[in-house]
Amino acid sequence: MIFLTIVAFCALYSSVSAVNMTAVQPYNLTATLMFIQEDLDGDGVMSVAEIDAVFDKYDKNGDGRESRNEYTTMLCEANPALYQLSHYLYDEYDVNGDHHLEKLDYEGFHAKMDADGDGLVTEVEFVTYWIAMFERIETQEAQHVHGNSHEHGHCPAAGK
Ligand SMILES: *[C@@H]1O[C@H](CO)[C@@H](O)[C@H](O)[C@H]1NC(C)=O
Ligand SMILES: *[C@@H]1O[C@H](CO)[C@@H](O)[C@H](O)[C@H]1NC(C)=O
Ligand SMILES: [Ca+2]
Ligand SMILES: [Ca+2]
Ligand SMILES: [Ca+2]
Repeated sequence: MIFLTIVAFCALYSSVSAVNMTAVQPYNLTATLMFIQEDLDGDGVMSVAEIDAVFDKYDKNGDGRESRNEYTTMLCEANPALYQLSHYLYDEYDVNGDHHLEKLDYEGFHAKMDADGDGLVTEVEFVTYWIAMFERIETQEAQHVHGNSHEHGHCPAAGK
């Protein structure tokens, strides 16, 4: 009985928790495209105002917060293959770890990407940070350290 429970758990676990990293490979290309999109004025650096703008774009109802559900659903609508990964990204952006995303978190995330601390994130700083982060998520996923604490499941936007 215990054995069967474990088998059932593992089957469930592996089928629902797999993060599809191929959806964001090659990491350097994905990161570069993200940077180009988020560097709104195209001057080659991401300012705090520009990461604030990313937040505003996703904060659809303008209440200053993005819930886990809002965030993961949004990424899912962009690409269903990103759904599981979006849970990891939510935690990466949630810099103060209170399980909500606010502008403060995005600004904290900007500071983490700003390796030389000059207040601006260059393309190199951005791409370097994201590649390392994707590689770290890939490793965590392989070791299952992030585990089943999340509602890993199918993309709700896909209606499945
Ligand atoms: C992973 O994502 C890629 C690219 O979006 C997609 O082509 C592929 O089918 C996905 N694989 C799985 C197992 O969902
Ligand atoms: C990504 O890395 C590969 C291998 O190092 C390289 O050939 C490619 O030009 C890089 N792409 C970008 C967009 O930096
Ligand atoms: Ca800019
Ligand atoms: Ca937070
Ligand atoms: Ca910098």
